[in-house]
Amino acid sequence: MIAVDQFLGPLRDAGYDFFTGVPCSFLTPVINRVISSKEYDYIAAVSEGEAIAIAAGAWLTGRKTVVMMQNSGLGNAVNPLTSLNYPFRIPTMMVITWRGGPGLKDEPQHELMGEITPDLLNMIRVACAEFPKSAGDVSAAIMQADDEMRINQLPFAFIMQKNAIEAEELVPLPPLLASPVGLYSDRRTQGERPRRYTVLEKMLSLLPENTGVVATTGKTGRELFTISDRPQHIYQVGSMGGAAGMGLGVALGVKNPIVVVDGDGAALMKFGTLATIGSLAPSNLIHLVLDNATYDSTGGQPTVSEAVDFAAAAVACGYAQGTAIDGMDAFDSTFTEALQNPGPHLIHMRIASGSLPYLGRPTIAPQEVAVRFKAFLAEP
Ligand SMILES: Cc1ncc(C[n+]2csc(CCOP(=O)(O)OP(=O)(O)O)c2C)c(N)n1
Repeated sequence: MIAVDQFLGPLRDAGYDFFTGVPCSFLTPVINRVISSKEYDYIAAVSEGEAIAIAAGAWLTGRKTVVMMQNSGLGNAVNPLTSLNYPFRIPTMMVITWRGGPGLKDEPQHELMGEITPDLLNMIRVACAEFPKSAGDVSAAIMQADDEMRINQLPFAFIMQKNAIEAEELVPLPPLLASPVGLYSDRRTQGERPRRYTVLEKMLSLLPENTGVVATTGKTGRELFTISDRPQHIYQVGSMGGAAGMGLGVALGVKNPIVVVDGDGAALMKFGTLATIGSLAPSNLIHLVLDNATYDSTGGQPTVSEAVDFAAAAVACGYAQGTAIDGMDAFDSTFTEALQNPGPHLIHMRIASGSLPYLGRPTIAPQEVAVRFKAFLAEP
């Protein structure tokens, strides 16, 4: 068993100071320590998949990240690990607890995942090692993880067994200040709804040069790429629902305006991210939900968005402003206002379904998109 600072100290010395994840009781000492200390940033994610996306965003701003989770949550993280970290070559350290691990009498729900955890990680190309057993092993273990991540540009996981770390008290934190109630406006006119590409073209004409754009999976990213391909864009080709988490991770690390272009299906898939964004409230984030009421990219099957007021939900979660619109005039004025006023803003724009004919796909490899976007964010 090692003391928590015997792990966290060398980790911090190696540059890892951005933590996110979902708790497991095995991880309590580590999580309590990073929550309580000003030396680390900790974001309480609503799901392990969201945590992976947030960490990816933070990595794009130059942070070294750690995602902590129970192995049950590895299931929730498989999609972004395989369709975001892998194609974009985005590393993160992971600390995954081993419920149902060898020799541990555990609950039935942990049995199968306990049995397959190392194999599953190997299968999804996440290199792993056992969490260091003694203080003397920590530095070498971190160096091994750091080297592998630098060489492969992929995540590296430590698998942690029960009682690996000594207990740590959670130092009581000052109560969170109640966030001011955000502003909700409904500017819908019930006129003809524009197409996605019309909105994207207009959006690009309004953006200051230093704005980063994170586009959701499917035809949104493909249309954005087709209209204009710039270092300011990242097209999240997979990790459905992860654009907002990544946008949050990016927005927290830079002063540039950051726009997340989401779809209704994707936003619903990770609806909890509204709460994570609302609680951290980065003022430079604009979350644009282009709601065509369908999974347009997979053939136009209906989503359940008709009954959902994303703007009201965002305000209820702590966004500074939520606006419902359905026309181009309102888009022009609402988006311009959002760029000029502190956010986070959610703009819920109801649009027509359908996309550009002869739609291309990004011809630039995801890895190059990530390198290019990271370099853009690093510009002074
Ligand atoms: C986890 C996951 N589930 C399903 C898919 C397949 N898929 C790709 S795009 C898409 C539709 C996305 O819908 P929405 O966010 O509403 O955007 P739209 O296509 O309407 O622009 C789906 C279901 C996927 N890529 N990943």
